[in-house]
Order: sequence, then structure tokens, then C-alpha cells
Amino acid sequence: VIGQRRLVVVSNRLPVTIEAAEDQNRLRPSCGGLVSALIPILDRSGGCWVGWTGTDQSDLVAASVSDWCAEKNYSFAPVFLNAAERSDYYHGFSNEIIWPLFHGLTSRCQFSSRYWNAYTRVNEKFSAAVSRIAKAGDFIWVHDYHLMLMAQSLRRRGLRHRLAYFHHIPFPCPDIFETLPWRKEVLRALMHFNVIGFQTARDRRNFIACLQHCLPGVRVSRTNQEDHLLVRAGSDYASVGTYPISIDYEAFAQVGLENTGDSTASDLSGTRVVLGVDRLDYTKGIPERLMAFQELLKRRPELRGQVTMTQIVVPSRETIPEYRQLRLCIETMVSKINGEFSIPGWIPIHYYYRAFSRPELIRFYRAAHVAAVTPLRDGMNLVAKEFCASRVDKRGVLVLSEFAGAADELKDGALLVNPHDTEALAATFDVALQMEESEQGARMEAMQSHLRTHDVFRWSELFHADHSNASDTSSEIPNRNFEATAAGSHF
Ligand code: GDG
Repeated sequence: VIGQRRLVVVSNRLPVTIEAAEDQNRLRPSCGGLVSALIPILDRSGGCWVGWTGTDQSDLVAASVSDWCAEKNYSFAPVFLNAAERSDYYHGFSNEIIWPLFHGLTSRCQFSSRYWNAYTRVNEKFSAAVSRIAKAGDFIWVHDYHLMLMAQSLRRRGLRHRLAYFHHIPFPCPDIFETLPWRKEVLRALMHFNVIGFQTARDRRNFIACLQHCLPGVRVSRTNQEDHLLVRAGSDYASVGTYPISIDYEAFAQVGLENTGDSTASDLSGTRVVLGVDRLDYTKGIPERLMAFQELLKRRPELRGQVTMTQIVVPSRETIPEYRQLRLCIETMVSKINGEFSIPGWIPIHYYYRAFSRPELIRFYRAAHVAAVTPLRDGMNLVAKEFCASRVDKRGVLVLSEFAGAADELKDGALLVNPHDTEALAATFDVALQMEESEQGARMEAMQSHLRTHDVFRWSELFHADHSNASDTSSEIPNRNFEATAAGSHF
């Protein structure tokens, strides 16, 4: 319950991964930013999570996910997708169109009307699942780009709840967004939500600019909150705001690691460590980072034997050919660099292609001298925030891409870089590795003091407060709000 309302989270996937075994299914928690952010909220407030199981229809899976929740504060409402839906809605529309397009990588998009049709059908399927479990007064909170059409289809089903949407990934500028053949349909559908949240002011500005570019007659007005606007498109009204997502700060700061029994990160000792932790994804800039580390070793041969890169890559979207190619590219680079620069007793890159437990991950964060968070574009990037929260010793330097949403909040403490600039990235690693402890401490403190007060619970409370204030029906927003600033282009 958030406030007085039951929380209903809706996202593409449930936060568990199901591995089919012979007679029973094995479940484990999934990795990823959305899961990391929402689990602490549901743990605390309870509620229901509607999402795909990752499998086709199965009574056995339904029973397993229900068992998983038996001792939890929340329940799951599973959605099942068949092979065609998985291929066209998930791999196709979500991962081969929206994901690359919204990260500004238009040349990777595979536009297809078959994908679009599947996307609309699966959004309907999710709406049916929500309609089945929704009770009066629920706080229905839809997450991310897989489900942008949901409010529209819920309205068609007669659902009158206030509906909120949070967009976890970047929102592109009009020049990029307009290449989407279904641009108007997507924008019109989004406008059926009452509250629409973005990670950064830039994403929110881009969204507004796309609305103004693609939907004639859109009206935008300021509110008394700096980062919030009211938007009207036809008869639909939405409050559009900026809500930078965050982490459960204390969960990272307060972990004692004495008895975790794992010593994987202990191979970090002895040399100074540059750490990368990423889902396997071409937006995360892993090859570009490896290239910069190679450049550093070339430029500063005296660092050989002194500095190690530890790169953790968490398997993700492995059935998509592009992701398999990316894995191959990363592994080829790692082996080339290791082949070229290793000396007896020292290997330049320690590479892990697997997920670690939370305590193990924190152990890596605490053992690193430098965290290299250098995505080519990222909605927020929680790894950057988790690294800072874990550093109770106030040591360690965050090298952060200026294209990660997190750069807005952490710019005073991090060393910001353009991940495409190999020489600059190599030079920044060098600066970070040489940084005095006093400067590390001051920078870390600046970031921690922000994150301590801007944690994931605050994020969800702000969203919820705005959701509660949003209107149930269009008539509750007076027209005069819109007349003064009609179609302003300065937002
Ligand atoms: C999307 C947006 C946005 C990583 N390795 C392990 C592990 N992780 C966890 C981290 C972190 C999460 O995965 C990754 O989060 P990110 O934010 O970096 O990235 P995405 O998955 O791409 O998330 C992103 C986010 O949504 C939230 O809005 O920030 O921009 O792309 O929490 O800790 N977790 C475990 N073992 C690992 O080995 N247990």
C-alpha cells in the first residue's frame, strides 16, 4: 500500500527468471535496473506485480510464481506469451525498434508492421490481465517502453483509475522519434496516462517536443513545480514530470560483508582496479571502454602489472543475434588485449560473463579504485549510484558517461567523459587512478550526500503524490491553464 492505495506494478517481465528443470521449475531473481528499483518498493509497501513470466502458458509456471510469493509481501499476476508474441512483440518491436531508436541508434532499427501489430495485441493482453485484478482505488503504475499503449487499451475497457507511466529509458528528440512509422499512435496512446514520468529534464523536453512536432494542437502549460508540465492533446490531459530513479541507498551502505563466504572479488587485490558492471547491451559502451583501457596500457606501459580492469557482463537478451554478436565482439577484444599485454603474474582484464549475488556485487564495488560507467546512452544507470552508496570508506572514483541520466545528479563528484572519445576516456582513467585520497573523499561525499536523500523510496513517494493529485477526468483540469502558454516551444 502506498498512501491509502494498493500498489499495482505492471512491467514487461516479472522480476524472476524461470529455468525449466525436469519435474519442476527453478526460479531465481532477475537482474536489471527496473527490478533493482521496484523490488525494495514492493517489499516495503506490498501490492501486486503484473508481468510476463518469460514463458508460454503453463499451469506449472503459474503455480511456481505463486509459490515464490508465498512468503512475500506482494503477489504476482502472471501474463503468458506464445512464441509468436515473444518474437514479434518482445524481440521485435521492443528490442529491435524501440530500444535502439530511443537510445538514438536508428540504424539498428528493424521497422516492421508485423512487430507493431504484435505490440498492440500484447498491450491488449496486459490490459486484460490488469482489468482482471484491478480494484477500486488501486495505484496502477505501468513501467517502461514495452507497454506504452496500455492506458489507451485500459480506457477502452472502461477502467477509470488514474494511470501512471514511468519511462526508464531515454526519450529521443523529434528528428529521431519521427522516423518511427507509428509515432502518432504511440504519442496518442501515451497521452491516455494521467501522469507520465521521465528520468531527466532532457527526456521530458524531448517528449514534449515530439508531441508538439507530431500532434498538431497540443497545449502545454507550466505548473508550480519546476520539473512538471501539464499537457493537453485533444481531450486527453497528462501531467508530465521528471523523476530521476534511484536505489535503496541504505541497502548498499549498510551491508557488512564479513560473512558472505564469497571471495570472488578478492582477486582484485594487489593491483588498482577499474571496474565495469553492465548488462550485455550495445548501449552500455563495453567495447568502447575496453578500447580506452587498451589505449591506456599502450600510452602508459609502466601501468602494466599495476592496473587491472574487471569487467562483469550480466547475460541479457541472449536469444537475439545482435546480442550474441556483441558478446563475441567483447570476448574477442578481451582475449586480444590479454594476449597482447599480459606479463607473468598479471592479466590486464578479468572478465566475468555471469550474474553475481548482491553481496558479491557490493564486494566488487568496494574493492574497485575506479568505477567505469560509460554507456553510449542510458536512461539513468543505477550501477553508478550503487557504487557510490557502497563506498562507506569514501574512496573510489566514478568515471561517468555524460550520456547517462545519472550524470545530471552526480556531475559534481564524478569525472564526466564522452565514451566515444577513446583518448579522452583513457586519459580520464589515468586521472582517476592517480587521484589523491582527499579529492576522492570530497567527490564521493558530494555524491553520497545527494543519493542519501534522493533514494528510491523518495522517488516512488514523489511519483505517488503527483499521481494522487492528477485529475481522474479531463474536466477537472480547467481550460484556462492552457490558454496562456499555448504550444510554447520553450519547454
Ligand atoms: C534500465 C535502464 C535505468 C548488474 N549486475 C548484477 C546485478 N546488476 C544490477 C545492478 C543494477 C542493475 O542490474 C542494472 O541497472 P542499470 O540502471 O545499470 O541498467 P538497465 O538494466 O539497463 O536498466 C537504465 C534502469 O532501467 C532503471 O530505471 O537506470 O538506464 O536502461 O541495479 O546492480 N545484480 C545482481 N548481480 C549482478 O551480477 N544481483
